[in-house]
Amino acid sequence: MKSKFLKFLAIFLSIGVVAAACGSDSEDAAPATTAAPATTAAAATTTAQVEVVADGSLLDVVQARGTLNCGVSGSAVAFSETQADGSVTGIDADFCRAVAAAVVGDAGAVNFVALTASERFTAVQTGDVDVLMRNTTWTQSRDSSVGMDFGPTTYYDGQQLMARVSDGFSGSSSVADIDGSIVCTNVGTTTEKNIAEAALLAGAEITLLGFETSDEVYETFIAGGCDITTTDGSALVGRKAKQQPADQEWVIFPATPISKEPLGPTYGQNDSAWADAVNWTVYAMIIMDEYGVTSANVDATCATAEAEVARLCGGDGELQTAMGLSADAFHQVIRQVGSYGEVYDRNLNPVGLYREGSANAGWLDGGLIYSPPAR
Ligand SMILES: N[C@@H](CCC(=O)N[C@@H](CS)C(=O)NCC(=O)O)C(=O)O
Repeated sequence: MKSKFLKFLAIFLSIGVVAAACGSDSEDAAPATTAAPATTAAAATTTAQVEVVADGSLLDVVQARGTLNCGVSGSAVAFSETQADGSVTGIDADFCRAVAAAVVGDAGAVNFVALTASERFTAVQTGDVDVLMRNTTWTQSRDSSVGMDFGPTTYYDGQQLMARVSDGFSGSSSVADIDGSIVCTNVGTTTEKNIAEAALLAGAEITLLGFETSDEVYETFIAGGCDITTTDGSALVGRKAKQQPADQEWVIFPATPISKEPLGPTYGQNDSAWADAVNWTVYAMIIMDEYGVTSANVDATCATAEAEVARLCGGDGELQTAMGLSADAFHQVIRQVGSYGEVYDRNLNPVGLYREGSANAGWLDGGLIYSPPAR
């Protein structure tokens, strides 16, 4: 215990940690005390079966409400951005719509709740949101002590840094090169922990400024209040595309990210029926993408589909009804929102993020996007 404490103290002494406009890091919040939903054995048919949709699942609650409360960032470029008219765009927003299409049959039935990083897990624990689609990294602590469960990774990310070329940084700069720098990031994130650890390991002394929102981070960075900004690489790419002033040139480094940041849906732990509904919405989007099924051709495809595609369409051998969804739940997801590739390309290509050659390519193309079989 003592040596752990000393090590922790050493990190704080060697790195000036200054929290500006911080909220609490809700990763330290106590886990929600959610009772595991009761599972009862269904009347025996030929083989013993477990009742798939247990009483007390959030699935029933969302269906009765008719609207999905979906936690997003609201200011994460290309992931979830609240527009002037109140609508929310981005790949995370589309995953909210996809779950709404699957669960209540209407992609428009989403109440978007904008949350800062430090607010997000409490919002799940208090029931303010049913699911987070908020560039949230799957980590061991969040999956255990924080009381969350995680769905399939929808975007494989990694943390990088961004600095001004005029300060001597380039694409081949490393963490060791940031010695003496002021580094800005968001509180309540994996980001602040990763950079503190990486700087310590690289022997770089930094002053870490933590902000509640990303807008504050970039305002400060642009004004010269910090030398470096650091977060998920996708966010740096998005902010550079949108906000780099004409008189500044920003560069992202190192080429190999300093961390793994698998981003995906996050919800309260121990609710299997709800987890299945969210997870299989994403899986259906991935599988349909593998077969080249899109919102444009799904109706025609489903009319004549066989085997796995037919099952996902709601035809022969479909498995959605037993999950507490309508048979055509995933047909609606593809028709109203699109396949994985469609939502990726639509939202992320415009800021310069492409699947090809990245971890977010399908497994058949050398990437990590992969789904278990729908059977
Ligand atoms: N993936 C990391 C970082 C997530 C995060 O909050 N990132 C910031 C920077 S991209 C953000 O989303 N800001 C948007 C906002 O201010 O709403 C995590 O799960 O902790």
